[in-house]
This record gives sequence, C-alpha cells and structure tokens, in this order.
Amino acid sequence: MVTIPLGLGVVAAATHRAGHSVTFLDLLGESEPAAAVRRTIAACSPEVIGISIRNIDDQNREAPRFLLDQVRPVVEACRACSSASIVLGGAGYSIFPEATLAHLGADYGVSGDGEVAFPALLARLEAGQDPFGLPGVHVAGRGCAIGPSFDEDLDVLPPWDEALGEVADPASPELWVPVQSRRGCPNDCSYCSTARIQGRSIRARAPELVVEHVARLARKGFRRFYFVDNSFNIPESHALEICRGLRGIDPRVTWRCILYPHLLREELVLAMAEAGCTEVSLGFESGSPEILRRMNKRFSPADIRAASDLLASHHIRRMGFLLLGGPGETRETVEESISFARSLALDSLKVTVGIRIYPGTPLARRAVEDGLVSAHDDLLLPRFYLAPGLDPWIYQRVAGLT
Ligand code: B12
Repeated sequence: MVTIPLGLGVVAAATHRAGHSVTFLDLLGESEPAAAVRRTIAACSPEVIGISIRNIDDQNREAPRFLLDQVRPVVEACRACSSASIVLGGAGYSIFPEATLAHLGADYGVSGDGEVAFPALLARLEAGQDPFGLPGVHVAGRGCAIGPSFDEDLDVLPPWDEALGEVADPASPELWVPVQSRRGCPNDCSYCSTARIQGRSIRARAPELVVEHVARLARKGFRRFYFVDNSFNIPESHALEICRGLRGIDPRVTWRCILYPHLLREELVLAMAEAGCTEVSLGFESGSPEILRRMNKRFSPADIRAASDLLASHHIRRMGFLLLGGPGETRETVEESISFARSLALDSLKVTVGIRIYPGTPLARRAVEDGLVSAHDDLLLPRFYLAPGLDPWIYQRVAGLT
C-alpha cells in the first residue's frame, strides 16, 4: 500500500487556513530527498520548515531499520540552504518528542495534533514571542510546558482534500486514500504507542462530515479508501452512522478499516458490507487466552472467531495479525496462536516476532524489570521484547509457515 502523508496534509491545510503561504513537499516516494528539499527551499524561501516524522523505525526486530537516519540529511539540507526555524511533528515524533528533537537537532517540536498547535507556534514566532508554554510545543533544550496537544473538536479542523490530488494518483492500483474519522483510543494494550500520539479518549468527527469528505474525493475519481482510525468500530454508533452515509454516495467506492474484535455485532458488519467495505485488519495479535490477558486485550479467542466468521459471512476479507514473543510467551502459546489463526481461515496473516518497546507502556516497565533495557534508555533506537527461550526457534517456526 502506498503511504499518503495525511498527517502533514492536514497540518498544511490548517496552516493555510490560518493565513500562511504553504508549500507542501512529499518525500515518501522521493529517491533523492535532500535534493528535493534544496530545490523546494530555493523556490519558496520559507520562514519556517515543518517536518513530519511519521516513522522512527520499521519495527522489525530481526533486521531493524532506524529510519531517522534518513531524516537527518533532510534536516541538514534545510539548515544548509535556509535560516528558517525547523519544527518537527508527526506520529513517530509524538512517541519520542524530546529524544527525536535532540537527535535531529531541530528547533521546535509539536507532540500530538498539529492543526492548532503549529499555527499557534507560527503566530508566536511571527510576533517575536517565546513559544514555550504553548500546549504540545517543545523547545530545543527547554522541553515542553504542557503537552501533548489534543484538539477536542475535530469538526472545526479542515480536511485535506484540495491538495490530495497533487500527491496521489487516483489511478494507482496501490492507492487507498487515508481517511480519519476519529482520534484517540480507550483501549490500553500493554505495548501500544497510540496513547502518546492521540490520547486515550475518543474524539470523533461528525459522521456526516466524514461522509461528505469521502464523497468529495469520490467525485474527484478516488475510489478506494482506508480508515486509519485505530478501531473503526469504537464507538459502534459512530461507525454505523458513517456506514449508512457511505452507502448512498457511489457504488464504486470501496474501503477498508481496522477493527477491534470485541462486541462486534452483525448489524455493523452488514452495514459495513453494504457501504462498500471489502477488507478489514483484525489486530488480534494472539490466540492464547493467557497472552491476550497479559496484553490487556478485552477480547477472547471466541470473540475473535465470532468477529472473523461474521466478516467472512458478509464477504469482507480478513487480514489477521499475530504479534508473538511478548511477556509470558512460550513455544506452547506460539503454537496455540498459530493453530488458532489457521483455524480462522483468514485471507491473509501478518506475523511479527518481538514487540517494539515504546516508552511509558506496561511493556517498557516489564522490559526494565526483566533487565532487557535500562530504565534510562529513551528507547528511540529500536528495542524489542522477546520472551526468553524463543530465539532462534520462533524465527524458524514462523519462516516455515505457508
Ligand atoms: C494507518 C497507518 C499505516 C498505514 C498507512 C496507510 C495510508 N494509506 O496512509 C500502513 C498500513 C500502510 C502503515 C504502514 C507503516 N506503518 Co503505520 N500507522 C498507521 C496508523 C495506524 C495511523 C497513521 C495515520 O494515518 N494517522 C492519521 C494522521 C492524521 O495522523 P498523524 O500522521 O499522526 O498526524 C497528526 C500528528 O502526528 C501531527 N503531525 C503530523 N505531521 C506533522 C508535521 C508537523 C510539522 C507538525 C507540527 C505536526 C504534525 O498532526 C497531525 C494531525 O493532528 C499509525 C498509528 C497511529 N495511531 O498514529 C501507524 C504508525 C504511524 N505506523 C507505524 C509503522 C512502524 C509503520 C511501518 C514502518 C510498518 C512496517 N514495518 O512496514 C509502515 C511504514 C509505511 C511508510 N512508508 O511510512 C508506527 C510508527 C512508529 C515507529 N516505530 O516508527 C505507528 C505509529 C504505529 C505504531 N506501532 O505505534 N501504517
């Protein structure tokens, strides 16, 4: 799937609305990012440069790639050809705000949502005032007074659709246009970074605005959409309203989403199918009741099976995920998960071995207790939890899956 820079797009839209002149540069598919940065700076002479740090690493324990190494030359290119202040933001940034700011040598950062905080930071800089103290704003060497910034009312924030056509080709067979209908996740899975990025309470966009947004993009020729919400089905009433609205817009529109396999009712699955949902990511992560409990999942293997069967009965493809090797994992629980996943007859299954340790999570505390990482490790360089006694057996076991 091509990744579309939705986060940077919505911040650019909000910055434009705040009255600034904005130049948008998508480096995700750029073969020579530093050269593209130099060209763009020469063309627009920016006063401030915002950089979206989406990924820190690829979460691959066996052969980790530290992706900030690709961002450093971008920051250096900005410094070399411009005296503009450099501001970082994005999902990856929000997980490690201080460590990333220091690592990349930027001037400021915004943790959490960017649409209100970034224009507020620009206003302070424009007025020659100190931005320290603004919610979510980090100042190099001084930290952040109030953070992160989570915007309460998503309905007042501009969607990103005008400029989307400049970075995404509707005809691309790999394109699924990202759409966000809510932020925040109340589930507190033991390893997850989402609370740092979006907070724990759900902030939902009005269903009719989400539907209008998709309809506008469909009129521009975009046909496939991906709801990037952590759990499309929480709350269920919101998901149902979106599905009812989507049903009427264009029969050629199809979409996929991420579901939390708990309390999934047929009414919603039917509404999803009727609204054009063709595929769902089911991040159940384990088939072992004990491991699910340790991960703080609110569902059981029976819930996962019920969700999976319901989706299959409505012809929605199911992409399953296993996340193996967390605390308490043994060869037996690995086998239990593999047999369970097989028994679901999923359309595809992604298996990850070793769990990326994110700061502030129960997994991070456990990793310190187990002596896997030091309590002072900021975890920016990728560190993984893998229960003792599994390496290297688990890699051979997973490689042998067909
Ligand atoms: C959907 C998703 C995907 C989809 C993307 C689909 C698509 N069509 O775009 C797919 C499945 C392809 C994907 C792939 C990957 N993903 Co992903 N993905 C996500 C997810 C769930 C949502 C991202 C999103 O769209 N958010 C919506 C936008 C609006 O929010 P946002 O980007 O955070 O932007 C807001 C703020 O961050 C801020 N902001 C953003 N940019 C900027 C810039 C400035 C200057 C400022 C001030 C503010 C700011 O303001 C924005 C609006 O408020 C996040 C988890 C999460 N909860 O964030 C993981 C996440 C971003 N992914 C992650 C990872 C690791 C990956 C992969 C590397 C996995 C892999 N091994 O392949 C790949 C990388 C792909 C790539 N080339 O970048 C990690 C990154 C953490 C890390 N360790 O690096 C995350 C955080 C999940 C996690 N494990 O915690 N992903």
